[in-house]
Amino acid sequence: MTTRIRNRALLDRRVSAEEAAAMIRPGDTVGMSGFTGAGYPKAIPVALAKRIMDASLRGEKFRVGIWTGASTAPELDGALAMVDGVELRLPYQSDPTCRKKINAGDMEYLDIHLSHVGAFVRQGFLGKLDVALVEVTGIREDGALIPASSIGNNKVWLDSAERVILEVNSWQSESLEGVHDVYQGFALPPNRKPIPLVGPADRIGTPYLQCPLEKIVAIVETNAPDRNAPFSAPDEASKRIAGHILEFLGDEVKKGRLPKNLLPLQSGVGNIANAVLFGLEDGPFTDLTAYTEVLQDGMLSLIASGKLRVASATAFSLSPQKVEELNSQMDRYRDSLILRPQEISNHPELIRRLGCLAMNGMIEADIYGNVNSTHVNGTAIMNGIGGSGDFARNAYISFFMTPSTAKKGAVSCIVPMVTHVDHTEHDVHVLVTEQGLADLRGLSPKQRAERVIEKCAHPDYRPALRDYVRRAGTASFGRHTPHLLDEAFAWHRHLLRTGTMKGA
Ligand code: 0RQ
Repeated sequence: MTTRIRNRALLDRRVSAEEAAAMIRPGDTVGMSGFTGAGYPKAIPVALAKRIMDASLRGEKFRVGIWTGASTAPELDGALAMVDGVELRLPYQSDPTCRKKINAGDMEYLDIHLSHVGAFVRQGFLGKLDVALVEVTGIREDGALIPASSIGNNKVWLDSAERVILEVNSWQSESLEGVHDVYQGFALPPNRKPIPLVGPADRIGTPYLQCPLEKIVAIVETNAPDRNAPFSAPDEASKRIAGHILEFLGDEVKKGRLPKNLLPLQSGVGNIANAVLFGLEDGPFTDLTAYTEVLQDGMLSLIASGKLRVASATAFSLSPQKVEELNSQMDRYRDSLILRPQEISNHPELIRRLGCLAMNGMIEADIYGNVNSTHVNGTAIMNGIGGSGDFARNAYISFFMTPSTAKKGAVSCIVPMVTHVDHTEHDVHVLVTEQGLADLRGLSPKQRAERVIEKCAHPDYRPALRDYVRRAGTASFGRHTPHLLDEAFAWHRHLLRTGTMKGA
């Protein structure tokens, strides 16, 4: 293997994954790279999990704190959760084993806004970071680090950790060099300065991550792919949701409330988000831009077809076919792609300044427009809030999307009261299901309830929702946002008892 480590002084720090894992001590907090299955370390977490398992067989307690950019992959979250090796995990995760451990009460999980993580670490709110474990594409002669397929919180980890371990992954395409833009001007209050970014295409930093060479204690060379989930074609409900959004955007343009090329798009994770992007492919909009966290297949297709001029994100989240296309045709894409630290991709000030159109998934919404993105029945975590809060609160228009029912119709995703609130009624402008789109801007709570029920709820659940609102509205007081407190969670209670919300 030809080495990607071009700095000669660092060559003798090459070790095996097992030797590097041995440098991580029980109780350490480790800041790992990785965002939506891209650019996470692939060898050392597995070796660490083995070490933890061996310790546990000897009856020794060995757990670490794991901080990342966002979700990673089975080789990281899965492997460490499986051996009960994680004391506390933050922020967004989507690993099934991790989820199980968190919901069983065996692992602490801190679900914070993605834009807050870096700030909290720099401000010292989360305590000491012992180790940064970061995957990179290569190391230049001058020691600068060429980032991989995500940046996430890597700059924060490298700036803040006591010791640094790198994985240099030769699977990552060398053509990624130059795609990144790492802003160097972070400061703590009261010394913060305005961030000089006024458009999604602006470059305000350098293409490399920097780290004092003396902090690098180990380097492991790997050649392993990112977890790239194959992309499934949009289903009927997703296509209908996409259709409602595209029609709405067209109307907003006609009314002069959006420019012809829209405003920078933010698109969340999952099939619905991808369906909207594919819908844009056939739509009338051109010269589009994206200012988002993750770059999915749909975004690359829009760039290829000339509809999307530039996409700024912090990570790729692509199918294996699209990764191959990207890496083999980087010259075609290079000028249209920028990967930034998540402190910038998710920065509230920038999102508000650019006027993003934020489109995110949800678990349930209530009749007044409050949104639950994270907790099934208010208690069991699904993934986490991720960046949805950064975007929803600050967007020009904030959309939340879901099929109107889940679990083959047994669950209504429009309920009297959400069992957990991630996005309050104040941050939710438009709700969309396959049934229709509810534009909630300018509506009072009672008006919102009517629109949400008539436009978004599944017809099977509309009569019960209308009945709830009617009876709540007859109370002698509290008619601003009418609720029946004895019944607000009756649908969820019925679901827990019987497996369906029907007949609640
Ligand atoms: O569970 O797979 O076991 O059947 O939730 O639901 O419909 O596949 O939708 O994959 O788009 O995820 C909110 C979780 C939606 C996601 C959420 C069950 C359903 C299924 C998934 P099964 P779908 P999606 C940028 C933005 C927060 C973070 C975010 C999310 C599973 O969009 O994590 O937006 N968002 N980040 O059956 C019980 C309900 C349900 C329900 C769905 N009402 N009750 N179960 N499900 N509705 C990216 C980052 O921040 C990194």
